[in-house]
Amino acid sequence: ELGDRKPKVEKMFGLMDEFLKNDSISLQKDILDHVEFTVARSRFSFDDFEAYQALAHSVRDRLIERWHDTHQYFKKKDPKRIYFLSLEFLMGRSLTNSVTNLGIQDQYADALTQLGFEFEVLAEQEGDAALGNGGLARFAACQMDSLATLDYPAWGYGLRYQYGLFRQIIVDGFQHEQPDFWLNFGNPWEIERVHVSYPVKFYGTVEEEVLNGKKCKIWIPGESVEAVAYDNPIPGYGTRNAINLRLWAAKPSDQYDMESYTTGDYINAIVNRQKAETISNVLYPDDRSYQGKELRLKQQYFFVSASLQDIMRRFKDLHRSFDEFPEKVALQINDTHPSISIAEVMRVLVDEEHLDWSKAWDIACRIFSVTIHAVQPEGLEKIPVDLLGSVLPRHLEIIYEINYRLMEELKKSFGQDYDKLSRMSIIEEGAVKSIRMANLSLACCHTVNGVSRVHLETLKTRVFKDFYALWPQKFQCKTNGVTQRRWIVVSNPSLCSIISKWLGTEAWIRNVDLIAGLREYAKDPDLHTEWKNMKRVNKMRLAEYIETLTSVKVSLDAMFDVQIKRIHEYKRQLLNMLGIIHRYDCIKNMDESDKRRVVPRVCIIGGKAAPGYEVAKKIIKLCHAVADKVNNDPDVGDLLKVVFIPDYNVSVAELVIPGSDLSQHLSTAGHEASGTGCMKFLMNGCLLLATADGSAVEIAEEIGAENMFLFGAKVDEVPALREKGTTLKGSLQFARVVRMVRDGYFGFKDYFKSLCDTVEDGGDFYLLGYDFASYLEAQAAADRAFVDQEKWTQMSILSTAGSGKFSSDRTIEEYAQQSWGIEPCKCPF
Ligand code: 9GP
Repeated sequence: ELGDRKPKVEKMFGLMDEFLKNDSISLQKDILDHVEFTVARSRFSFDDFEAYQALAHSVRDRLIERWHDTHQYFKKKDPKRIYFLSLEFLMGRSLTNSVTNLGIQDQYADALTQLGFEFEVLAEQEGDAALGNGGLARFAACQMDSLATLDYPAWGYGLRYQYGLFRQIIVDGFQHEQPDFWLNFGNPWEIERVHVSYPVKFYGTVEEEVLNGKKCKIWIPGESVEAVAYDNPIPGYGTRNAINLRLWAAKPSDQYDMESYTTGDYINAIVNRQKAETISNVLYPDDRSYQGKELRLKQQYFFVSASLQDIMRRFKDLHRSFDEFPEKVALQINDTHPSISIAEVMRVLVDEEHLDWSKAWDIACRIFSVTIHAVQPEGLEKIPVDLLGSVLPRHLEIIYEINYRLMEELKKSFGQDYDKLSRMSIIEEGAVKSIRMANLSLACCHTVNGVSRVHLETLKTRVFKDFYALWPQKFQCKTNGVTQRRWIVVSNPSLCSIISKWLGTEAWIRNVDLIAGLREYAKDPDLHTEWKNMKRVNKMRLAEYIETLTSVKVSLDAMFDVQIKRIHEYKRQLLNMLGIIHRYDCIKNMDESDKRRVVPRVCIIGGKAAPGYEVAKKIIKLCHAVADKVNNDPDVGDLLKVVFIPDYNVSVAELVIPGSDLSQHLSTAGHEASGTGCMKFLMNGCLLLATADGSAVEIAEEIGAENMFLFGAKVDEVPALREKGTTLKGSLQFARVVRMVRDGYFGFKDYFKSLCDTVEDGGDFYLLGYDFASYLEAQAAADRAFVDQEKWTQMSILSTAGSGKFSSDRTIEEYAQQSWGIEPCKCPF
């Protein structure tokens, strides 16, 4: 097979004839080599950060080794691959996760001890890769871990933002945003592939030409930017497979330069070079509403175009005819953000590969599937026609053609029902004529996935009702999941050991259904003792962290009650705050004997508010204002503490979740598509206080509603409650706590006025007033349960035992079988 290259290749194999060694001595040597030759420090003098860098590079070598082998193997086997397109990936830290998945954590820990370092201390040196906003992005990261672990031939594609999600700084209780230049000190987890780059075009005009007697359209672009690949190996657990997450960075293209230089304007030519890089500069710090943003559209097309060029190049290396494309390629659109890929595939197939329209459309319809992560139609992206026409003129034409054909097809089913046709149209008429990216996806994708059962129902009955009536077979439920590798094995090693010990196997780390075996021991006193110790040690770690960050000392005997997620009105952190105020008010009005019966609480809140989201920022301020008052009130002492954890991110979650007793998931029913935070808490044996929304409904089915604290209006009650509008009165207790805020009991009276208005005076869209009474009841039930520690521990064990369904491994299996039609391809080495 090798022909003339045979002797050379054999020699190279001879020189590199074995895998990297993983014994402690070899690892020590590797780390020191990297200190000297990669970090360029003396091996006799380097600090923790430099040691971390060297360690990371040594791990990276091992990742690259597997990643190469995996790709060679995929190339040889040429299986159908899944390409996962997502504008956001929230990877967090990589070190511990990588060594865990590579199965060499103990060896590294030992090697570092020999060198006088501690693995855990070095791991703390790593910053978070925060290339995403929230749920959707972290879920994408979990999916990558599961794809690698389950040996699926998968690629992730996204954008390598220079600035990840902003850092949240709190000054006097107010959120401020600072840029997260996460690449400042280099990123050992990526591999820059300067030779893997593609031109991505924008603007220009569309012209007609005649080719072989047939009229064709050609796009004459006005600007070209180079997309350069940065590869991030993703190792599977318990397998040699390591898949690739390829992120694109924008660089100026030579072609672009030449045009500018010929005008003789040297300075402008340089400035324009810089401009090209802005495409991959910044992550949009909001998870909704991008109307009218040119840069946002350019980001979407940039990563989609580069990814598709890459995918098609790989396909064409081995195949001649696009007839085989659907047998080899599945494309997953993660939310509507990459939907422009549908128009791009059509453009390439029709304009460049010269397939006729219906053949190209047939191929597109067989390769694409989409997952919607939003609940509200407002969360679905729309792009003004003028903007799209200017940035991507040929794509706009293609979308019009797709829409024309869609409308013709719909007329066959619905006749002249113009209301329906206009609802289903990809083009939205109105003051700003726009392209509905979700409708474009629906028209093409063979599968439209919801992320929980409740969510799918909402998509079917409300958001995409008309499409569901037409194509019911397209709609599927793929309840989200999270990876137990990150959320138990890495972040809660003591729990991991307990589970493995009681199950007598570590097999649950790959096959999490086995975790249900813990149910058998839910009442075992020995397990209770180990479980409680584990929780206490985790709480101790969290308490130290809280004290370092906020100077608030908390009691380990208190219930650690946590709500960490993006700050949003529908997630109702305000309900939590009003509940805390009520608790405070009660304590203030108690005599000493009543106080003795109070279950002490540490209320922990964390999350970022989008920079332009005023209401969310006010909620953060309220949290600090209440904390100031409560934490310094001698009448309260340890009975209640309020803590806001700044700059919430993935690694903070890894610390907070294992140390929590109770976690809150308070979305107004029907507003949280799924929620994945609740799954991480569940795995860690933390009890949930939640509305019957998103995945909480399915969690209740798995662990039994009696093992969690459910409250509030149900999904199907919410619309009628909203109808009642102004006549809907909250309880007296609710009126009282809102009044306290209004009257300036916590200061900042004027500032909080508009926040109070959102839940009173006929407002209260998210039904805080209506749900308040049942929220307090659920909180009281949690207090009662906590008093009986044996009962609480049993509920905690049953939570972990019932968490198996919420592994992303299950989710990925469902996608693989029901949407993508792919098979595992396990590297045999
Ligand atoms: O808000 C949803 C959240 O409910 C879901 O769990 C997550 C993953 O599917 O996606 C979130 N949506 C976004 O992050 C942006 O729409």
